[in-house]
Amino acid sequence: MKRRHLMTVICLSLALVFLFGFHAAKASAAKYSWRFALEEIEGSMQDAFAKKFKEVAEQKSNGDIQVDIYPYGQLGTSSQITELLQNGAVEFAFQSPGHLGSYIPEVQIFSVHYLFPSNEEVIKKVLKESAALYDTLGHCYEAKDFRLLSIIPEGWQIWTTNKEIRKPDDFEGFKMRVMTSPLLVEAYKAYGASPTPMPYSEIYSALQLKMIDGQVNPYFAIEEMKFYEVTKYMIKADQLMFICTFVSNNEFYKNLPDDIKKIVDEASAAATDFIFSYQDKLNEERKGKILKAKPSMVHYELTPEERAAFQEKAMVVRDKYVEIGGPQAREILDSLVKEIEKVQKEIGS
Ligand code: 6CS
Repeated sequence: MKRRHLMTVICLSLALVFLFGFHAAKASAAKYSWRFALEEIEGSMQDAFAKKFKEVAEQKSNGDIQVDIYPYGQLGTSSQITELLQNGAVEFAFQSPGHLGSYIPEVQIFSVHYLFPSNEEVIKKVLKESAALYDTLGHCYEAKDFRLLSIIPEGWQIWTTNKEIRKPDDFEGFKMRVMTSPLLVEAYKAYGASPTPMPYSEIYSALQLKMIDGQVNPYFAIEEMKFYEVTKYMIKADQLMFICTFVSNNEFYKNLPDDIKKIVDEASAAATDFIFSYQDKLNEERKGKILKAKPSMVHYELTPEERAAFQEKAMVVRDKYVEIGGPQAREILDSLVKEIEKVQKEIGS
């Protein structure tokens, strides 16, 4: 094991011993004491979901359940949280598909640009009802010891850059930070960019040091992580909704008594419903906050014609998904495309 990696493991283990000792002492009154790890900081979308989940689970169990929330920074990067969840060191976590692709290749369906339409009503209905996602993709989670409990939209991913991007050619030589799933590299290569995968916590300084020329995240994250301080443009291209998965350790979930499992499912459904209506509000609020804090920030929405040029380039990434997205990729892609078309017809969009 490399020295740097060994030090990371030792530091993380010490932090865990400290946190879990504290957690055990606090939890003595509750029958079920659970840890919920976030990939985002306090005040974020994931934090809002976790607070609602905690409130409903604790209230419905009359105090038998206690949920402790660990915001980003306490338990490591997204990939480190994946390992903690997989070995049962935490019971619940958010797992961004953008980071989970090396564990569950099929989850990279959420990294295929322009697969979902711009109509948010369609996206929400598909995310709530999709058999391709909850059944087929859900089984892929189970094969890796995870239980997929819910899928939530966190907002459109906005290109936050130091160069104006209006057409694919503008991405020539552009170093774009992406999350660590391999398909995201393909997504930006398709536009001609130089994708640079790195953890969330490293983006700000990478922008400041000009190691990257831009990053991509929803407004709420751009505001709370202060990415706008070190960029000039926010560009909305509707290429991808940030979609996140709420997950538990599968053995842990399967071994819960039925009444407790029911509470988990109900708390998850309540938190999901809450986020479905809160998402737009938080993002709009944060967008306003950014533009107020930095009036020189340029906000631009691509026209339908400009968007079409990116859409065309993105089509090859569907084939790439089938190639690197694991054995279920073809089935998930084909079923999801049909489900989206069906919902579009139902809604009349
Ligand atoms: O860009 C990222 O890596 C992160 N962005 C958000 C909004 N949530 C978690 C994820 O790790």
